[in-house]
Amino acid sequence: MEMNAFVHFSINTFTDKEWGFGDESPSLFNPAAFDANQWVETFEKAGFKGVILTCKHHDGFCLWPSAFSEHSIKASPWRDGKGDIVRELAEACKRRGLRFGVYVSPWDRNHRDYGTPEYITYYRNQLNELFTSYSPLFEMWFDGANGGDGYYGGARTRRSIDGSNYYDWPATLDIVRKHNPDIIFFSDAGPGVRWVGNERGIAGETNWCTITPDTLYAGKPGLESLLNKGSEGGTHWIPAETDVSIRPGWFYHQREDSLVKSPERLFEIFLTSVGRGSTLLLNIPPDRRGLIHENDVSSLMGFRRILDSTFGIDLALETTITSQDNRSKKYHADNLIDDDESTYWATEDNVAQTSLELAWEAGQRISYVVLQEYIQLGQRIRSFAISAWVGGEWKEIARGTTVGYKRILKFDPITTQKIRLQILDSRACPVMHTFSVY
Ligand code: FUL
Repeated sequence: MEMNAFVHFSINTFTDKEWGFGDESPSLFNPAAFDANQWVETFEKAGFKGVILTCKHHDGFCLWPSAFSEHSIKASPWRDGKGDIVRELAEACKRRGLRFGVYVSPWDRNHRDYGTPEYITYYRNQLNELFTSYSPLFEMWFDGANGGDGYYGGARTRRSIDGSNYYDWPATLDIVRKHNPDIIFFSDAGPGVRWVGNERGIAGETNWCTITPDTLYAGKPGLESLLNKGSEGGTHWIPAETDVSIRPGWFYHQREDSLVKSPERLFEIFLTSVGRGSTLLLNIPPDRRGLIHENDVSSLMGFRRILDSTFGIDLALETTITSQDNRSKKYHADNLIDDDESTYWATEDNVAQTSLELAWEAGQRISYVVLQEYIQLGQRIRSFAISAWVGGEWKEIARGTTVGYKRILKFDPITTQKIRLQILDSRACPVMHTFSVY
């Protein structure tokens, strides 16, 4: 899917906070011009394939009329308490062919039972409710922030929980999987996708989709770097998802209207996330009107224009390709430049080093190479180098480690008639479906 939109929208939008305490009055929630179509139209035009909404953030306020809580939009003046943000967004996504997912904070600073087994029942009831009423859902976000002070039904105390046992995640996951066996769970450790280890939009330059979940629970230092890079030979396939906000905060604050990331900055983030084999989950927080603010819309459209002008025409489609190793006619290197992701190039088994050349009839000015492994057969490449033919010799223009789903290499523009990809090391014979040049 490459790019999904993250939507932080809740009572915090109206209190100007990032983390509500849990004692906010639902009467504050009133997005008078709320328009889910405006959100989804913006996301679609920007190129997002899915949307994940904070149905409940840490303050406990529910954006849907939950049967299990009074702390919800039912108690707000918005549409006389009869509205349902989750439903409207889910339906707007369906109409435009985007997939819809939910963020339901496990930490709940409003709920009186938080910290006891009763709260786990409440949390699971809400998941059952969401998965029954708003399916199909494609991803479920388990936020890691946990415990601490809060309103807790008026107790106004500090509650800490034992993060590794309190929620009994395996049982919760089973409940959710009964509704949707294909659901992708996000958390630090997956099991669907893992946190990339920072909120700056940067996946590891070396980024393995595999990791060994057990190594993540030990509370060892260096956890973030491990999440950022994954582990070669890790036991589970848990790709990194890069969550980052278009603004400094996750929620909308008027004072940040001038701090919306520029199209150029979003493009850089694209290169360090999608361009390093990770999904980009870009947060775009709607404002108090219930709309995506004009500044965010304009940045997103500018970002789209950069993507289209940069990656609009694949110059590799006009080349001839030669490979030192072709496994067979079926797996010929021509498959790399046929604009078809289902056909791929492979070498004989036991080949860990090989090279490919692309040649044009006339010189081309180029500044990007895009490589894609056929990850249905695993992630294999450990290191590679790219060279251009200039002045009668090969000049190295880029070098990298992992490729995975997608690797984008940016280099200083260079005019050349020939470029070469050298695979320097691979865990098994390389298997790639795309070699593009822009
Ligand atoms: C964090 C939360 O505490 C933030 O408020 C935000 O939701 C971010 C995506 O995850 O853990």
